[in-house]
Amino acid sequence: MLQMNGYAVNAETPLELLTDYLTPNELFFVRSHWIPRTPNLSRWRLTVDGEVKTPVSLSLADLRKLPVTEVTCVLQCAGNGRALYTPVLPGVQWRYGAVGNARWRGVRVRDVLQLAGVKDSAKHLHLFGSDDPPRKVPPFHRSVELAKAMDDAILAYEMNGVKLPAEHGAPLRLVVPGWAGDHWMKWLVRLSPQAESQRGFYMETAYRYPLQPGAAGVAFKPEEMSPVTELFVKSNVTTAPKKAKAGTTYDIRGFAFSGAPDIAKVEVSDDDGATWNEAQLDARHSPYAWRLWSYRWTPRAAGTARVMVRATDSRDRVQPRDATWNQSGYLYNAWHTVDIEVTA
Ligand SMILES: Nc1nc2c(c(=O)[nH]1)N[C@H]1C(S)=C(S)[C@@H](COP(=O)(O)O)O[C@H]1N2
Ligand SMILES: [Mo]
Repeated sequence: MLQMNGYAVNAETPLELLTDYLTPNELFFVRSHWIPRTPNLSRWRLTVDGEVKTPVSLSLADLRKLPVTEVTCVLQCAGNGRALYTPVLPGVQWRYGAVGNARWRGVRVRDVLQLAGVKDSAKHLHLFGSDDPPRKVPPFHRSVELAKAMDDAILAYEMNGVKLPAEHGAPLRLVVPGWAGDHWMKWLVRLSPQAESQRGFYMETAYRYPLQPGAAGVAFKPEEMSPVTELFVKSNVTTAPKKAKAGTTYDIRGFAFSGAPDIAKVEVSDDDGATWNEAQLDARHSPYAWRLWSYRWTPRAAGTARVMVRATDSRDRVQPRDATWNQSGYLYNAWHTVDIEVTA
């Protein structure tokens, strides 16, 4: 893992290791704002309160009695790729690896909220984890639109077939398919449906993205931005030769994903985007999971070949050549390019 800083643990996966359909838990990136508190499992409870008919307090055993559900989907930090923006931006300097694809198992948010009976007045689901910020800094308190949470969000207690690891939010975290990682609250202890969205730094200042593109380096005003929700269509190259011989064929591989349920195609260009050739998509897919792809590439002539990749999702959104600069460095999804030295 590539550790990003020493305060809490922030570590990304080296891109060349992101070759599995399911990212192994030991390789899965970690992004924690504050120091997690390891909960005492015998005393741990999930409280559901707020705009509900009957507040409830549930143990893990209670949750395990509810119908089990499973989703395989991508978790990507909104700031993945921040380091690739110019002008440079403050914040964790994520490059490519604050992303992974995992199988999440648990219970539907909908089923849990039904136990408490959500009132019609509720529009936002306030989320609280047990991690504690140091003095005087804002806690990582968030909310997610209730409609999305009721539609397909789950409370996961397992990740890739094993108990949810501590650094990924044990014993329980939120999984919000297709939406950026800031919604995926770890170390959950409380869910609270409310009429208004949550306030505070992590709602009003952080995790906002421009409504319209602007000039690189010019900060957007709060009213020109809205909360980050769905991921943008994106693909990366994980595997490519560093050196190649003209006329010889090589395998280039990678992954592609989007905030739309599926990837329609992945294309590769080695002439600066003038012409594109379709890559082969791996058979494995699931709504909001990533799609592995591979491409048989044959360099024509000696020199530096610049290979670039772009994905198109099931809603016809095409990955752009450039990403929209924004002062927080969110949702970077420009074409990924790799340079390969070709000899005759
Ligand atoms: N309680 C809590 N939940 C959290 C965070 C946090 O700091 N505290 N970070 C969020 C962010 S910004 C991301 S990208 C994901 C990262 O999840 P991971 O560490 O399992 O990869 O968790 C989210 N959930
Ligand atoms: Mo994040």
